[in-house]
Amino acid sequence: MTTVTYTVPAIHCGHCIHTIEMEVGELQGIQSVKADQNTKKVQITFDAPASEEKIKALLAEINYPAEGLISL
Ligand SMILES: [Cu+2]
Repeated sequence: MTTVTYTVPAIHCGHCIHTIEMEVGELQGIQSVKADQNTKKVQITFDAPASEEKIKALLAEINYPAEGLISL
């Protein structure tokens, strides 16, 4: 199990939080997704077949590109 935290500057309201948590949560292997409106950070815990590459690709696809990785 891996936990990563990304900064997602495009987060601006509760709808963004909902969209990110729902979309990322649908990826196979995702254990939890927690997005924070105030800090604009998204913490994701996952197992294979999910990967950082797939998560970042999805976030970019739904217009919430991850701009930084904060390890644990
Ligand atoms: Cu929003």
